[in-house]
Amino acid sequence: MTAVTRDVLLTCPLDCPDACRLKVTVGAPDGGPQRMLKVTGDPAHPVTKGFACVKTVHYPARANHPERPLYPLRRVNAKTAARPVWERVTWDDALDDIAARMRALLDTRGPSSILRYTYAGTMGLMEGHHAHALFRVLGAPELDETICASAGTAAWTLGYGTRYGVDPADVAHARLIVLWGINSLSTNSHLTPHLTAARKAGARIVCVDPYRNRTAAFADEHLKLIPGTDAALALGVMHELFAHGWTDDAYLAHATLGADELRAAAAEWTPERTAEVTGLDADTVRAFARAIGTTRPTYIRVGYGMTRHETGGTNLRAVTLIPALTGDWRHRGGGCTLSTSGAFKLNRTRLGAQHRRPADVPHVNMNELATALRPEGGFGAAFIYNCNPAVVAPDSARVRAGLQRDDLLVVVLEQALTETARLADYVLPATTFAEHPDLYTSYGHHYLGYNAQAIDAPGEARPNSWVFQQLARRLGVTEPSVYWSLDELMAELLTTDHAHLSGITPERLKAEGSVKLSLPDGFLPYAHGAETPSGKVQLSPAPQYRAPDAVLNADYPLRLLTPPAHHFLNSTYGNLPNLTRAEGSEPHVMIHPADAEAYGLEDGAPATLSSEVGQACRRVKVTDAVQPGVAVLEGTWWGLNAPDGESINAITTQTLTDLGGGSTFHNTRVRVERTGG
Ligand SMILES: Nc1nc2c(c(=O)[nH]1)N[C@H]1C(S)=C(S)[C@@H](COP(=O)(O)OP(=O)(O)OC[C@H]3O[C@@H](n4cnc5c(=O)[nH]c(N)nc54)[C@H](O)[C@@H]3O)O[C@H]1N2
Ligand SMILES: Nc1nc2c(c(=O)[nH]1)N[C@H]1C(S)=C(S)[C@@H](COP(=O)(O)OP(=O)(O)OC[C@H]3O[C@@H](n4cnc5c(=O)[nH]c(N)nc54)[C@H](O)[C@@H]3O)O[C@H]1N2
Ligand code: SF4
Ligand SMILES: [Mo]
Repeated sequence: MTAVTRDVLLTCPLDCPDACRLKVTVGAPDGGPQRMLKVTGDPAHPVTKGFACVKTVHYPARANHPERPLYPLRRVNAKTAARPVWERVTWDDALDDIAARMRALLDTRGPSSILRYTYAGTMGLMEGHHAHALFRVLGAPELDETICASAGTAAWTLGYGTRYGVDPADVAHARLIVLWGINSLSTNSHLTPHLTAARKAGARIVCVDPYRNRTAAFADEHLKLIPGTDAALALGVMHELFAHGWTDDAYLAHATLGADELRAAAAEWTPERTAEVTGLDADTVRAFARAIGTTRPTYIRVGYGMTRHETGGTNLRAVTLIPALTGDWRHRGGGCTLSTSGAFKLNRTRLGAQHRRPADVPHVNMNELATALRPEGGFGAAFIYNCNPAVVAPDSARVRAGLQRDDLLVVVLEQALTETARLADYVLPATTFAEHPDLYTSYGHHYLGYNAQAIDAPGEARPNSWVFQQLARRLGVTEPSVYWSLDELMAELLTTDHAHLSGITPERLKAEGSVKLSLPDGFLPYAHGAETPSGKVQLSPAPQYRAPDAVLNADYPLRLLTPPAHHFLNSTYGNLPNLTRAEGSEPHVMIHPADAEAYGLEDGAPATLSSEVGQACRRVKVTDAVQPGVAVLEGTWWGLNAPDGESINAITTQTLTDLGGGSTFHNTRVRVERTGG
């Protein structure tokens, strides 16, 4: 008798630092096609440690969702109609028509009329990154992928060059841990066992965040600073480090440039001045700086929270330079992590046909999609995959209006009938991570993950790469890399002499599944300098604190933060009843009791949130988890779950960060009023 189910090991494809190795049970116990039945963590994996997060244990429900698109669908009614009406079409019909319309656009208006809009729905090198190849070869505008990490990346690069991080297994050596602008218990949950191990060994854990999230509740101390003031707090810490002689002067001398300039910039940031700007009290600032100054190793885990502000790049740069002053980079478990992704030294020269990208190609900043989709933006077709911009992009009501234009061909490759897919002219059914092979890096650890295809695709779902290869054939594209298989891509990516990849071959990846980079034991990436042009950690130009242009005022007296929800992964999982229920059934806006009283808001009652760009209606939760002047709404929920059907991004703006052209989702200033009041 053959077993009806079996377990396979697969890397989680989602945009999450943990890149877990999952034990996935697949099979056909009821005699139908094979499907995904159960997800847990691989007990043997050193980072995953046998558990999947509360979200991904529900992946089978999304893979087998009754509304999952399984056949190509063509829209037959107007995109402005309240409900989409589809007809099922064959792949050939869909691809022939789409290719013909692309050909007509290319011939009449040129490649700048074709928009690719994508992000990290899958982190796979094949179905995520290499899938862009067709668009690069056609000469379509380059999408600057700025919605998440670009401000942080730009800031880190200025100081350190390549993004290296501390190996999570080394975190247990730290004696002070600062979780700064990261809700790690929700967003990096496989760090938690290492935090707990460090704590058992005597470490103290401090969380720096404008509201009491899960991580703040877990920490030993919570510094509830005013949003956007991290550069001031970091400079205040530096003031004390210099004033008390807590700097590692040998490290400053041999591994950094610009220490004198930074010392001068920090000089004015007395604990009192720091307190005034950050809203903390001066003694708290002093004690925090003393802890950092006198505890080796100190480990700082920064998230992207502090970067999602107008001065987000500078905020992150200021914080991440602290370990260069203390010399923590020389101590195992000390230093800072934004991302570990720089350690994956793959040969990316032809990944996504980078080598075919024309030098003068126009760029589209993905945070400015609402603007790009106006008729004067010049686009005649938009290809959206691995992304749900109708929900996640800033100024999303205008994004939706753009997608609804009847002169714009909208093609959405999707696993779920998202609100973006609902605005498509064509929905093309996409495979999930169990249904296509792929290779994954990580931004929270140092393992490469290989996934073989575990089960057949349901219905007529196809990988992104298959769809673009089919279109490429119809368009007569001859660039070979567009047609690569995963095996060919892997061979290319691993063609490198870099020491981090020594001994790592496609054969070994296939045999072992999860393979750690060949890093030296006790990897201390910045112990002697950095990968900047000078080879040193660059402390100059010294970061300066600046107040936002979007100051709070009588019209917009509250700062709204919209950080991730515990039970969703961005908008992924937002269509699963189990998880929306666990998250409170509908999105709530948290308001401090003092603000509730000032603005006449009642717990549980609906309120209207207004910003410069739009409005959204949400139920209020009155709580002192937030501070006066700050409102928090967790999660990019599907608009469908909200009282007004709008995404919260209907009220966020396209404002960009000071560095990297990044998103400013936590910078939104709002007015909150009782609905109908
Ligand atoms: N459960 C879950 N996990 C996820 C995700 C998810 O949606 N849900 N998303 C994934 C993705 S794509 C990403 S990018 C990461 C993001 O994960 P994080 O980096 O943890 O998320 P952020 O939005 O950056 O928000 C982190 C914290 O920053 C705080 N914050 C906001 N403004 C400031 C500020 O000015 N200063 C400081 N110090 N803190 C501030 C917020 O209140 C929040 O608690 O998580 C990944 N993991
Ligand atoms: N207000 C506010 N907005 C935010 C944020 C915030 O904190 N606040 N966070 C921002 C951040 S950090 C990020 S990273 C973005 C994330 O935004 P997105 O990248 O849009 O992430 P998701 O919302 O998870 O949507 C990913 C989509 O990709 C699809 N998908 C997954 N795998 C595949 C595949 O193999 N093929 C195809 N064709 N589709 C696939 C999934 O079904 C899902 O619908 O959102 C940003 N938006
Ligand atoms: S979403 Fe993150 S924590 Fe959850 S299983 Fe995937 S990689 Fe692991
Ligand atoms: Mo992100």
